[in-house]
Amino acid sequence: MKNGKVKSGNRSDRLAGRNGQRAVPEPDRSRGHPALAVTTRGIAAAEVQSARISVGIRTPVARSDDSPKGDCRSEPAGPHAEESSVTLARRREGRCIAATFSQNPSMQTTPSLPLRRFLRSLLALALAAGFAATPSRAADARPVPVILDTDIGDDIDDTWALGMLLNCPELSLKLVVGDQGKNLYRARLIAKFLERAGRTDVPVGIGMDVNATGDGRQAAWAAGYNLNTYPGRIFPDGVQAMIDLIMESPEPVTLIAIGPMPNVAEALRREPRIAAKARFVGMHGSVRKGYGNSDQISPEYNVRADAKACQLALSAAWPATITPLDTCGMVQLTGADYARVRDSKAAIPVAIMENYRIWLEANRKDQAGRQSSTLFDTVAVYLAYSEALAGIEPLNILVTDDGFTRINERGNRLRVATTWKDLPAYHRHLADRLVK
Ligand SMILES: [Ca+2]
Repeated sequence: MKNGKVKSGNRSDRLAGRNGQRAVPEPDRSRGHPALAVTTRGIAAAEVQSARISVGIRTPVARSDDSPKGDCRSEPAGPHAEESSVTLARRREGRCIAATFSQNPSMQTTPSLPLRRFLRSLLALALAAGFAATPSRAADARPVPVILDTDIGDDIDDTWALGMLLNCPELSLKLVVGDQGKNLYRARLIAKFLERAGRTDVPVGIGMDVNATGDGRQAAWAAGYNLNTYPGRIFPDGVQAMIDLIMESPEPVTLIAIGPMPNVAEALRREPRIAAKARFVGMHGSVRKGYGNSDQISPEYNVRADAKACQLALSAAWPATITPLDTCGMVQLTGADYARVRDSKAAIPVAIMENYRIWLEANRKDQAGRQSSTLFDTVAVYLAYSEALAGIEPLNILVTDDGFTRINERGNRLRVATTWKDLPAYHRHLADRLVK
């Protein structure tokens, strides 16, 4: 463990980043990171309690990848409690929509399915009015506070999605948390990317230390990066940072989840009330199409890798929108759109291309010259601020234990991007955002 910067003394000062410097344990790269496990699980929660995140509006700054996404190595998270009481209060433009549902104590741990569906329907009605959906935010609207929960460092599309998100004036990125283990590896990638983008105002959260440990295919890009040098905030307990940010935000936070979701499930277990204060947008599932636009649906990786976590996240009482493979699986930059990104000298596309070239397998390196891989996760970022180019269906989606997302009346009502109205226009839009 390279713990030279971990000093005795006030932990809040050390970890909350007073004067922009804090010590984050930097263990060696041996698998398992036992020292970190102690740190994140043991001391972080209390310390992050005192580390408040500002939720103000930031100053504007601006597969033909032929394989399923990532590896499936995680184990389901622990038991997931159902929330028993939901209070929703939203104010927008002088309107107040409030609904409080108090349930019979006997139902506190496991409300009946009809009751849950009834509650979800009421919430959906209220939230539909309050959130004003997304499709076309007025140009002068205030940017929406956003948390990105990402398994960056496995498939490369998360890196593209993060770069896109940083260039979206409709969204104000408040926190990025690495999910699905490999937590220090992902935190290094996030921190270095933000630093290269000139966006160290964005805090980095270290995700849960689940079974997926060690590094991934972008390790060479972040090699030697020390989290202790990140000028912004680092939250050792990224889950608690998500909870605190959502609970303390004066306006609803949009949680964009683009990976398996042990962090999100843990956040819901620790603080179920976050569901009443957030909106969820995820890259999850396969509804009528599978990988490669196949007519055969698939247990999509982000669902399959932690189906229990996905079941919890997609049954929470927040308004939820997903882009399954039906839409996100068709996104790939080629031709002039790709060339604009590949040849850009701007910091974000340059950092993306560096990572892309490292990520490509040795026998596919030439692909970096002509096209991207499938950019699944960018669509979740897009749906956080617009739905103009996508066809959205309200569907009841049942997440099965083996990772399928089936249309089934027993499922939860979600807004599902099942079709593209204009995919070429999305490709152009994506390239515009990336090179901005
Ligand atoms: Ca991902």
